[in-house]
Amino acid sequence: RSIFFTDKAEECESELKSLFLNHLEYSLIKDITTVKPWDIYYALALSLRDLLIERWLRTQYEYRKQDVKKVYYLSLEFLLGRMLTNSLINLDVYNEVYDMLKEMGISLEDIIELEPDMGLGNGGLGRLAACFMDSLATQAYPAYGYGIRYDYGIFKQQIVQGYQVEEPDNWRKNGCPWEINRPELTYRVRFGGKVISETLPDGRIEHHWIDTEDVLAVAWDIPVPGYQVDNVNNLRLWQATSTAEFDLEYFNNGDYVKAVEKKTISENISKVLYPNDNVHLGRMLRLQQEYFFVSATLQDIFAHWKRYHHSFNNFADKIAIQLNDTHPALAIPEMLRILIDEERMSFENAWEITKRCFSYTNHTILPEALEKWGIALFEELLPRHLMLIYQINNVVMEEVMRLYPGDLAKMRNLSIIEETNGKAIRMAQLAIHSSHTVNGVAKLHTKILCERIFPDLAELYPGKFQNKTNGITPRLWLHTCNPQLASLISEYIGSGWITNLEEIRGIEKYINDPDFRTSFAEVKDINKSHLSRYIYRETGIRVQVNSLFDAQIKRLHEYKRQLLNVMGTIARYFRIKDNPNGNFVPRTVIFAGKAAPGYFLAKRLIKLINNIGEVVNKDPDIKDRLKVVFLPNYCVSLAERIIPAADLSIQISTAGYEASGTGNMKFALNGALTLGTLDGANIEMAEEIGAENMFIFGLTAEEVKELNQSGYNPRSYYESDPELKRVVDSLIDGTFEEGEKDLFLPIWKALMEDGDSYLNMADFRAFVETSNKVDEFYLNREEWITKAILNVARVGKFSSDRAIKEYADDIWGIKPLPLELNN
Ligand code: DL6
Repeated sequence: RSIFFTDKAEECESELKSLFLNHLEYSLIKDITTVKPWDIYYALALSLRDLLIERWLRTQYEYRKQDVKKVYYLSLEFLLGRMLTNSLINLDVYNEVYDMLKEMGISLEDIIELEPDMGLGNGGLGRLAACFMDSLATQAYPAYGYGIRYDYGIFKQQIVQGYQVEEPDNWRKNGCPWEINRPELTYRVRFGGKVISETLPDGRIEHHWIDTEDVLAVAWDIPVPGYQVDNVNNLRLWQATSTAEFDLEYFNNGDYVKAVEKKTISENISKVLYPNDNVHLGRMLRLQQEYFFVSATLQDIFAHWKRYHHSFNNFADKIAIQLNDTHPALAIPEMLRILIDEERMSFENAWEITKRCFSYTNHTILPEALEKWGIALFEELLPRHLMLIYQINNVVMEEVMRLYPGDLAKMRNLSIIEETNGKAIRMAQLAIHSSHTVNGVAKLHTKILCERIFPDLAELYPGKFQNKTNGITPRLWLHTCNPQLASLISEYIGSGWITNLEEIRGIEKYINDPDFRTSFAEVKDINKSHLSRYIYRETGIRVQVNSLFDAQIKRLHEYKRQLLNVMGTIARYFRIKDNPNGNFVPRTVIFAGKAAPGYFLAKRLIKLINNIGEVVNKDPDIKDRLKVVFLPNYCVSLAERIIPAADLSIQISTAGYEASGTGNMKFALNGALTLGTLDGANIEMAEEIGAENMFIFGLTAEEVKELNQSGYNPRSYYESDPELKRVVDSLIDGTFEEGEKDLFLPIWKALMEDGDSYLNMADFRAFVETSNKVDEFYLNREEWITKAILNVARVGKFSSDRAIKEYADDIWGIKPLPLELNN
């Protein structure tokens, strides 16, 4: 018997199988006696990549040939997760590969588990970008994603004695089969130096940016296949490399380390993703990252343009650039710099083109997340861009003075330059003045942007602000992550929902069909039993499949109020403890999420959750009526496990603070009911699903505002609510400290002494009461199933396909260009 894979490949009818066997031998250099599971994964991925490449080349060719308008989606984060299943499904070869591996005695599920997540993002913003890439390709829109190829993505979280410990995420230490290196696409990105201005004989002034320190940006491409279309779009990620391998002078003097130091400093730019969600730290390296990536991207866009066009006349008719938050907003002065300094265009013309190309999405109202760059730091790194920003600001301020003569408050609010607390550049103001459209990501969020955060800008530019409620891709968040529910749905209504999620409403017809209902409930139970096995494997905690699984899985942040959930859980614990023989609906409280490494309170809260788990899970009085689980290392692939198994989705941010949320949509699509506040997209979910099919509680955004204005006093709640008092006291009375005195004092202080900024105390009573109401409903299994089906049936609006179509129609003005490979 031959030990060579290729001997078999010759006989194979299937193109995929023959590619696979060839890759095992020639790319992985393995024979039957040496092959390992990782080789199987890698060879499979390379084979799928081969299938993608032909489509990818054809797609790029058609986009070029037809000279269609394209969108460039610029994002510092793309939280892609795993790529293998996505390619199997979008290429429609899942079953073929499943059978092929089965024949070889290999389980495809096991192979899928080997793939590390591509964690090039923090949370919602990065995952949205990934969903958008999927929807753009699936709907055949001519689109390009651009970002950074970080060596280290979001850190891996370990829980050691209840504490979060961060470990570097060396996600491609064993190689990444999806990326294609493009050394021929390398651009020089300049930093620092100075600007000298020269007056030309005709009176024009030219600016020369000189003495710069340069870094090279090298392209790596990831093919992004659409679902059941031949279009394969491109995600281009930039890696920083040095312009010089060695500094020869140091090298010759024998100082080898110094000789490579410069190289290392340059390469640091794409080394690591900043692990902060919704927080701006203002670090030099981050500014370098932002400029590095937009400069390379714009150089690429211009190089491409100039290859096929002779003027910039219709540039803005063909190119739309979307800024995913302000992180890529330096693309604005960079475009001006290229047009003015390199293409010799006047500022006025360049400014008109720029404003017609750009649009900006805001993803947060949190003041600590709004980007500002101190002038000194900015000038040191980007002196020419600072001049251009001042020039934009002058134009804008002239218009403001014309419209509002003498109104200093307006000038202050509308200026790109902040003058209080030291001069700084306000990136949101820069992005808004320079974009033709600005959007928020849910109706409430957009309203708050217009009315509270940027009212003067909204007034200055009527019609510029739009809402584009977020969405999620049904390919990943139902079809892939919950295959049994997906096939059940397809069995009843066909598979049109996968690309037109509104069709999922069709299952409502079967709401009283006993077979459908039974199967629907069975799928949930199966998913719960899978998750309970995983929980046991990861944490050693045994949970009951018949308990109500609730899940709050997201970044740890005070405004997301994991603390409120913790407080409610403690209250539940005491209720059971006080009445050990009472009848309680068994509950499994699941948390997962990463805290930014420097976020003290969030990290302490993780410790608190784990300590509560230690106490509650071992308390003989509690038995199986309450289990508290913290699942480590929350990431896309972990979400894919938890979401299909949840009964209840916890979405309890302080109203007004969560821009949209997208986890809320994922849970509902998988048949979990929401326990949530009227915040972000929860509000629109209630409009679609019916508030009676969710558990809505707590202060509204208006009430939050009024309470804050009238003087919020958290202590008054403490004093008037004995149950709340007992919960808060338990943070410092030794109940959960496990001998480490004052361990949770900082959390107690945040509630009792530091003003409870996110109103946990004010919403506690409503949260507890509503959570108890959930139990009552859960007891009525039939009613619960009805509500769960309605949740799935009515979330069609929250597809990223719908969101992308709205962006395409209302903002970018691009049209689909479906590719047909057989032509
Ligand atoms: O729009 C995507 C996502 C929203 O769903 C979340 O509500 C929001 O918190 C998140 N925002 C950020 C902001 N980061 N910055 N800057 O991640 O965006």
